[in-house]
Amino acid sequence: MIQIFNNSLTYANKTAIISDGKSFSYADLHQASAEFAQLLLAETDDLGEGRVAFMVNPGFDYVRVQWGIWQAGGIVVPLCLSYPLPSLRYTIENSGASVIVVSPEFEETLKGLASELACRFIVLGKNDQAKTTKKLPEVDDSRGAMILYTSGTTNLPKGVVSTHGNLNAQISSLIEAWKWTSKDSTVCVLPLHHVHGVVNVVSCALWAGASCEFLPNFSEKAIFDLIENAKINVFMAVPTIYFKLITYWEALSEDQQICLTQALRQLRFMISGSAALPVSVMERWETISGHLLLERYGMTEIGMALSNPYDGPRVAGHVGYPLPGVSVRLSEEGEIQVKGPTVFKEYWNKPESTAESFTEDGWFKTGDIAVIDEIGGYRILGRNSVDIIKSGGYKISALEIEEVLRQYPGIADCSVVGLPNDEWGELVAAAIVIKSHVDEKALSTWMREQMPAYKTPRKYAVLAELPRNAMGKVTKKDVVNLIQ
Ligand code: MLC
Ligand code: AMP
Repeated sequence: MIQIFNNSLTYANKTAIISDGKSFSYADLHQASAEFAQLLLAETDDLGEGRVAFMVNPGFDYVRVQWGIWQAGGIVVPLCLSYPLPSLRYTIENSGASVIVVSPEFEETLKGLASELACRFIVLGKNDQAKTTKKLPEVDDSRGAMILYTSGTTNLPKGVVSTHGNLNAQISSLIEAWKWTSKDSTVCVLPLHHVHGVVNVVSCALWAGASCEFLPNFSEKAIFDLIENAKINVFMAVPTIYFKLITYWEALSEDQQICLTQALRQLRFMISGSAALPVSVMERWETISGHLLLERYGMTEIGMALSNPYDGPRVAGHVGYPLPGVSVRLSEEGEIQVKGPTVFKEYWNKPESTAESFTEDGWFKTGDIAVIDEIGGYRILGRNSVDIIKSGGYKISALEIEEVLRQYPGIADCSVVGLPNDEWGELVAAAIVIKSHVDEKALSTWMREQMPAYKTPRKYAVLAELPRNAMGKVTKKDVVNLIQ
């Protein structure tokens, strides 16, 4: 990530980040992150790919911690702010983090765990003063930079290790394709433990010398206020967010609508990704904003792979063409496979899963099925696993939820599926077979203590038995039909 730090010197006096009502320049960011690196280097000269887990609110603090870890030679492991303790424990233990960094409000949440796991515990604003001024280590491109946890076809999330070289390639590809410059300004409304927010929004903006504003939570009003006041010219989000913006806009008075529509037209461009963009949303958004959303396709393991053109025609229902530096092909079964410097190094501590996810000739198997249409662009048809659900742009493993549900007293068996839904893409739903009475409200409350809200089922249906095929395997398509 040397380039991103060098760029921050080039743009020293420009605004890099706006958060918590304050503006921070690139010089501020450069200095604060180097100081944070010194703090991490108190007892060593190089973290040597040691994992640092951090639960830090979106904003200047998040980036100074992230950059500080990189400069000290460590691997960043961003934690989801809405995770309950069991999910946090899993991520911290699985990544083998030896340091945990928290915003003050998460001190109580993680204090006990840090002590139990003998992790160094840094609370921002409390014990984060650096005492050394060491030479920062040389960190070459082959070293691990980031572990993001992603749900897959195994029951527990896997850590995706991206190197500095991978991140450089992912960011520079998007800078070129989407023509980012230091004149741009954007807002990050996405969570910062996934590639969409971390790479596409924040890292691209800061690599380009643009400015990035952070909102503490998702809020339609706050986004529209920024647009109305001409504070941003680039916007990226998942389809659910565009759905929510449309609903909000439609409830405004006619005067307010006209005013916002005019302001929206001033943006340079708007992007949708992380899940299929319904054509209805794309069309409605075009009438409201004047923007034909640029849809692109990506994945935690590969960053972004396909994108509709910035200048050329954008086609509804299509995800476009390979991005610069990314090689894409379709297997005989229609699976999208990807190769190139953007492709991740490995699943953390899972050599078998890593090996299984590549073809013999080194292409990453995405599990997404597509066709190439008459104009040469890709159109996604679906996934080759029924156990992966996309809800609100989050990838969710049905197996992970089933595993947790089975631990609940009274549940004999279960099957978790995604129900098609206009707003969320898919809604998580569970069919349960019970051996004794199960109170749905109590079950729902218990589930929310075990996993983040976005993974918990929104609908339960009690079935006498689960539909199965001749081999005894649950047929999830039938489950969907039975509980819809
Ligand atoms: C939340 N809610 C849901 C839900 N998530 N309901 C149904 N399905 C879901 N998936 C409910 C909550 O329980 C709550 O209800 C209410 O909605 C508000 O919850 P919230 O957490 O406050 O939601 P909100 O802040 O409105 O979040 C919506 C959102 C969020 C769209 C902003 O889901 C989001 O940030 N999604 C983006 C995820 C992302 O970044 N994915 C990219 C992954 S990377 P109640 O009843 O509890 O009050 C990737 C690669 C690539 O995919 O290509 O980019
Ligand atoms: P994640 O593992 O969270 O990074 O999610 C990656 C997955 O999101 C991909 O494998 C796709 O299934 C899905 N995805 C991302 N972008 C799109 C898109 N534009 N259209 C359809 N699916 C998408």
